[in-house]
Amino acid sequence: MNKEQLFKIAYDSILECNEDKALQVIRDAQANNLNLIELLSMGFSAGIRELGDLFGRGEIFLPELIYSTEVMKIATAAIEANIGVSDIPKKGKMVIGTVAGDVHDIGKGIVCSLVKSNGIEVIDLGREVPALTFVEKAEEYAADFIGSSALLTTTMTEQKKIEDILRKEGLRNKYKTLVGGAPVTKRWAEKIGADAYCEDASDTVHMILGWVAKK
Ligand code: B12
Repeated sequence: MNKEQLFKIAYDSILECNEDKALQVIRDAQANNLNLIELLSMGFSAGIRELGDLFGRGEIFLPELIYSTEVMKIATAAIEANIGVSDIPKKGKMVIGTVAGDVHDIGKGIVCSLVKSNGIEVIDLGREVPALTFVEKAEEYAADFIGSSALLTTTMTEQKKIEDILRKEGLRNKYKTLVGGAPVTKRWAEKIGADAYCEDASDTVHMILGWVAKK
């Protein structure tokens, strides 16, 4: 099977909400020496984005979205388990979470997987994380980077709260902050004073590795 066929099967497994198909295509991709991160972004993620568009147009309903989200999470976990992230020497530490009031954590999960697989230790705070917790955990774990994910226009403002707390506590220059999520933009990052906006997981890795190289 070629790459494009495998991407298509992964994409279909999300649209069809088919866990067995998702896990089988991961095994097939391994057998074909396909980069699993590529399968995640070109296959599975493309499927979840298409579902989002269908949901936005009212062509599918919330329960279907929830079931497919579960398949997406199972696929992400299976890929992470297969890329052997624990063996890689660590170059820095990042705390990351989805902001308060927001349960969307698929994209954050993908960012975590790819960042980990590039030698950065990741402390995943989960979802619906209060702004203060990002800062407290960064202090507790002596992190270098703070990443926040927001998928709703109503929760993006939580990312500004993180910046405000850092400034108020005199900690702003201690960390590099990254913001992401579908409604987030470079302009928003500049407006709130975050160090970087990253469009996707590989953009995030390039940004962080760039900072690590300059250290
Ligand atoms: C899956 C999904 C859900 C799932 C979430 C399950 C989960 N565990 O994540 C469920 C069904 C639970 C859900 C619920 C809701 N959802 Co929803 N959901 C989506 C959907 C379809 C896909 C999101 C996704 O996973 N995308 C795939 C990932 C891979 O992409 P991503 O998240 O953008 O992440 C990438 C980048 O953004 C970046 N990134 C992400 N995070 C970070 C963090 C950092 C630090 C960095 C650097 C980069 C980065 O890298 C990622 C990987 O490449 C989107 C549609 C869309 N177009 O986004 C709607 C969407 C976000 N949801 C929406 C809505 C309205 C809701 C609900 C309010 C629906 C309702 N009526 O109840 C609730 C909200 C509940 C809440 N309080 O949070 C709207 C938001 C509208 C808006 N403008 O605010 C959207 C846009 C759908 C729509 N078209 O209307 N949702």
